[in-house]
This record gives sequence, structure tokens and C-alpha cells, in this order.
Amino acid sequence: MNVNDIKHAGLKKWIEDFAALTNPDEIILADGSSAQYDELIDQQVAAGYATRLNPAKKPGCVAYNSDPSDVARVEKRTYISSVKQEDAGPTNNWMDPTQLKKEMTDLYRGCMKGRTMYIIPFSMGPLGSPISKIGVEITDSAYVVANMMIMTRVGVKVLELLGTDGYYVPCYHSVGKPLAEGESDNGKWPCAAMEHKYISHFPETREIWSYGSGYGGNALLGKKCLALRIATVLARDEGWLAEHMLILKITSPEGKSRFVTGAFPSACGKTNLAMLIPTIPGWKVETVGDDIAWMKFGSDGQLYAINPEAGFFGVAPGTSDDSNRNALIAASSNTIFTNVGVTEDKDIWWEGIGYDAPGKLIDWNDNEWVQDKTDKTQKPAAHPNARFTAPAVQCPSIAAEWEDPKGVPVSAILFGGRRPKTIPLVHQSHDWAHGVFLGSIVGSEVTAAALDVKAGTIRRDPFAMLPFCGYNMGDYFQHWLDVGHAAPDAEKLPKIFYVNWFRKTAEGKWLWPGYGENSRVLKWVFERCEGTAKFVDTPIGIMPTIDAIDRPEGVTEEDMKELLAVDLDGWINEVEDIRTNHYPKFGNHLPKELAVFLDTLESNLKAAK
Ligand code: SAT
Ligand code: MN
Repeated sequence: MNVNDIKHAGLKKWIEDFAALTNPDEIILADGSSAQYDELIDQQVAAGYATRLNPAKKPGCVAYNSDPSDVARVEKRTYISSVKQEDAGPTNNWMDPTQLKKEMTDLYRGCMKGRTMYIIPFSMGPLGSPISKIGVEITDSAYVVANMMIMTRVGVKVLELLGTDGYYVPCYHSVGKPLAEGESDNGKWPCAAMEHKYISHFPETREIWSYGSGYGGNALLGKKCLALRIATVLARDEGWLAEHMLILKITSPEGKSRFVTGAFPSACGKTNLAMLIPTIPGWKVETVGDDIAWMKFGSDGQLYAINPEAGFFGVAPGTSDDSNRNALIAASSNTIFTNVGVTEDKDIWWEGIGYDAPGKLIDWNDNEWVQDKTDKTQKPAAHPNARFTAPAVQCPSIAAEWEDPKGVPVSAILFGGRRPKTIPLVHQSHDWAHGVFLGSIVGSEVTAAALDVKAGTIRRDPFAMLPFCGYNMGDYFQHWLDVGHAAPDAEKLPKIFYVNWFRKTAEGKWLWPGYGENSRVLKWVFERCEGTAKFVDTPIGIMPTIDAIDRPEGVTEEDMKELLAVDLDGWINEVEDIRTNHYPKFGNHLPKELAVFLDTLESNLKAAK
């Protein structure tokens, strides 16, 4: 099938108009077939953009190296271009839509010269599910097509669902590097200069326009752009939740299962938590999703979640047999690696993979690289935000329900971030609204997942949605409160927890081992849902008693006391920071209910001192 066979007149015209503007050499429809995927990858390997990995070790896998300037999301070039600036709110970059469209139209003019234009019809969520949304991405990057084929459901079936006049979210993407007559990329990753990169969202018209970057969330427009930024707007208008959350299934030794979702900022271990192998005997964790959850009430009054994605775009460095065996297995075939090290026998390697680099590697900058453990300043072989794009079905821990069109019933919601101090291992909100308060104050040490925020500093990242909310974040808090008020049955609302696996001692040592040991906290969460867990009420919320969570090896009773202490002074500073630096940003969009929770927290803390 090709573009001429498209039966949807509006879609056809939209494609023709963009082709007239961007002037590609040819137009190809991504039909979703594995033959087309293989052909694309073969072409990319032949043209020198990608290295085919050793079929005996990594069958069906390739490795790409990106341009050193194009290695992560760029938040400062990401725009929520609503008609009114106030609707984008204080946490988003804003530009007038008319102005932004004019600037970008000028950039798009002729931008696909010398390249192929690909049309990618895709579904976020299982094909035909009432919760799913359809998008069409136009791109000039074959890398994007191949990644989208793993991350979403792509192809002819989506066009059939669209019929002659179905609704889709239109998404433009170009790497922003037209080729002159006879010019070639010579196998180098094409992208535009930073000041020409744009990742733009038009919430009123539900359009996505991206230019200049070929990497991750900047270019795979189904993920952060559609499934979060545009979906938050749809969710606000339609009364549901589009969230930056993993979805996991936990089963007790008695065989009872519950589903838990969790919001953590990028590169804080969502993928690891979603695929965790419990260290406590008899317990099982399975994976529904690792990055995004769309949640709606079912007719039984329960909140149900679907994973709109079909693959994992996981952080490679630090992924090892110990930290996440399931991810390694998922990414052992039919996977695209980006910015990892490649060994002489064409296998992959990265920092934290669990073994030393074997011999001479080609690093993510295309240079020869030999590990020197005596050189503490040696640059890493893999970029810290190097990624694997792997099909979800290949994950050994994938839950049977992962593609269930009606979703999975959510018992608990976790919020978390990287906090070396103050925030205890786990505490629970008193109710939904108090949980919204906890979500609104989440802070985290910044990671390498975004290019333009300083790694290592702590920033507030409410609901882990700071870079992903498509409208005013104050209104988003209110939407969360409204969802709670509108719940058909308050008793059936998920319980809300705030966890922190990242506590350190004054000497900078981890207090909690994390990874599989986090199952001990999940067990307490599960038991809270069952009503059987031991707990105490504290000034900050409900917490486990000191003996309610079994201690992992290496964690002393003293450590546990520190992990579960309410650090009154630390929390008073926290309140102070929220009151002076965080909440005022939202002005009169901050829900009064949240300001009251902050006052109550402060008086609780002062009373306890
Ligand atoms: O936005 S990406 O898809 O590149 C990854 C992330 O930041 O979570
Ligand atoms: Mn993410």
C-alpha cells in the first residue's frame, strides 16, 4: 500500500500540503510490516547510520550513534503554544501560536530536500480500544520510523480504523537538515542547530510540530508529545488522567494480584521498578508499562489504567543482570540501541552493565575506546542517556493483561523522585486530595534525561510531569482534585504513596539497596490496600512501623530507623521551600485545597517539635 491508496481525504490533503512545503524526494507509507522494517534497517546500515549487531549475540539488533548535540530531550526548546500564555502556565515555555507556526513554517520550507518523507499512522493503546488515540506522524527520519514501529502500533490497520474521516492527532517531524544536490549525510546523524530545534504543541488544535532533533521524546512524537502533553489536554477535557507512570502487577504468595502505577521523573528507575524481580520469596511482579499510564473510571467505579505504548525506550547505562534482568532479556533481540558502546565482535556494552568492557570498543562518539579503570576522568563509552528501544512483548515479566483494551484496575499510585535527604522510604496520604498534595510537591535530583537542566541539583517535579504537562500546571492540580471529587465511589479510589529509594548517608552511601529490594516496600503498599499492614500516623502521613517492612541484607535497624524517621527540621525546610519557591509560581491557579494541606503539614510539624 502507498500514500495514493489512502482513503481518508483530509489525511491525504494534509500529507500533500506538507509535502509541497517540505519538498521531499519521495513519500513512503509506513505499513507496519516486518518486511518494511527490515528493509529500512538494511538501508540505514548500508548508508552507515547504523551498525548491525552480531546475529549470534543480538539477533535483529542495530546500534546508532547520534550527533553529540542531540542526545536527550531539550526542554528549553519545548513549547506549549496555547492561544493564551496563561493557559501554558508558569512551568512551560510559551510562544504565540501564530508567530511560532510562522517561524516553523519557514524552517519546514524545503527541509526534506534530498530525503524521503515517511507517513506513520500509529495507535497509542491497543488497536480499536475505546481508550486508544490515533496519531499520524510525518517524518524524514528512517530511525524515527523504525523506533515508532517498536514503540507504537503502526500501519495499515490504523488507516483502516481511521476510515474515510476518522480523527487523528497530526504530528510533523523533520530532522531539519535538507540535502543539496548530490550531498549525503555520510552516515552522520542528521539534526539542526540547537537554536533551530523546536518541539511544539498546539493544545487548542491538538497539533504537534517538531523540528531539528532526531532523538527520543523530541522525535518519537507518540510518546511525550502525544501520550503526555496533548493527552493531558484531552484528559482534562474528557475527565481522565494521562500520566508519566509505570504500571505493574504484584501478586502475593496467596495468589492475590493488585495493580500499582508510579510516577517518577525521567531516568529515576521506572523501567527497573516495572520489571523488578522481588527478593522476597513467593511474591511476583509483572510489567504492564514502564513510562506512561492513561487512567479512566470503569463502569464498576474503579480507576483503570492502560499503557498506550508497545515498547520500552529505556535508559541503557546501569542496566545489568542485577539491576534489571528482564530489560536485558527484552532488549536482547529486535532492539535498537542508541549511543551505547559497541564491542569488536559487535555486541553492546555500557557503564554499569555488570562486567568489564571486553577489549576495544567503538564509543558513542564513534571513537575507539578501551576501558581504563585507573583513569577516573575517562569519558564513558555510552552516553548517560543512551537508550534501548525494545518490543514490550519480549519482556519476560510482561503481564498477561498488558494489552487488555479495558485496562487494569489500579489499587495504588506511587510518587517518587531522587531525594538523598529528608523524604522517608515510604509514606502514605490520608486520602486522594492529600495524595494530590504529595504529588504536587515531588522534587528530584536532576538526571541526564534532559539536556538543559543541571544534573545533580534538586528541582520540584510535580507528579513527575514538569516537562510533560500540556497546560497550566496549577489547573492540572485542580484536575487531579476534580477527578477525586467526581469518583463514582471514593472507597474505590487508589491509595496514594510517596516513596524514595534514593536516601544517602551523610557520607554519600546508599541507605537502601533499591532494585529488587523495593519489593519490600511494594509488599507494604499491597498490605495497606488489603488492610493488613502495620502502620502509624505521623505529621507527614501514614507510615510503616519500624518492623512493618522486612530489612534487606546490609540494612541495619539503625538504617531502617533513619529511612522511616520523620526528619522534622528537614520537612520544615521543605515546607519553607514549597511556600517560597514552588507554590507561588502558580498564582491564583494554585488550588486553595493544596495551600491548606501545606498549612496543615506545617502546623503538624511544629506541634511535633
Ligand atoms: O523523553 S524521552 O522519551 O526521550 C525519555 C524520557 O525523558 O523519559
Ligand atoms: Mn519518561
